[in-house]
Amino acid sequence: MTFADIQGFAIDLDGVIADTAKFHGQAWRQVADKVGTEWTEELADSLRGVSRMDSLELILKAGGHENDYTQEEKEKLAEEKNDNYLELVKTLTPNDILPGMKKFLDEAKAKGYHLALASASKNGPTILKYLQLGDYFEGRVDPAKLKKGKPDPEIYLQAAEIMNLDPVHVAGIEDAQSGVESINRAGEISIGIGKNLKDADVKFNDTSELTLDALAKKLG
Ligand code: B16
Ligand code: MG
Repeated sequence: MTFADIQGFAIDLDGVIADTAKFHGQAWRQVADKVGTEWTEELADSLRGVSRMDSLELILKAGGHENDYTQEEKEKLAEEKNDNYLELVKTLTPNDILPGMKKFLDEAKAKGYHLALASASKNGPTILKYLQLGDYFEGRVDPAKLKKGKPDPEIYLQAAEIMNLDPVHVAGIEDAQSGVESINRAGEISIGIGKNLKDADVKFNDTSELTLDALAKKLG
């Protein structure tokens, strides 16, 4: 695969467009404290890109509490987390778009690349509104309609469909290992942002390094 193959970008939200991972972390930590699971950096990291209910299961399991709650109680815990999260993200403004991402989106749009949002977050539209990026994408995968979350390829395959592109012409941008796996299994080019993304086709340390030129240099 080369840079010339790319006709569209499927872009993750949390951790790529804005650093909302810290707010997800803060909100989940309150739940972890409540159920008695020790909060560690590894646990926080493992929740990146993972759906709300799957994240709750991981937190319960990490503390050995996977059989301690009924489905109804779990839904209540997840709802509490989401209320905490929505309170925290109220502070977001366009200044919270991660370094270089606005420029990247503008450049990609100006050069005629297709753009779709491939976020597992049901709060995607709310976050984009706070960041004033609501109109940037030609479409977004609705995570509520997915049968399986990341690392299943479904979300990135649907993003390609939204852009009307064959997956081989799509590059996915991700900050999470589960997301990189999802892109790879969809047969797309994976661009990893940050640490611990060994399976990404192309890696950048942070979003400030991501430009079309830098991508062309790395992919050839
Ligand atoms: P919500 P992404 C993911 O978004 C987050 O990384 C993950 O931490 C979160 O649990 C998931 O969305 C679901 O979010 O509870 O808001 O529906 O990275 O795929 O943009
Ligand atoms: Mg992410």
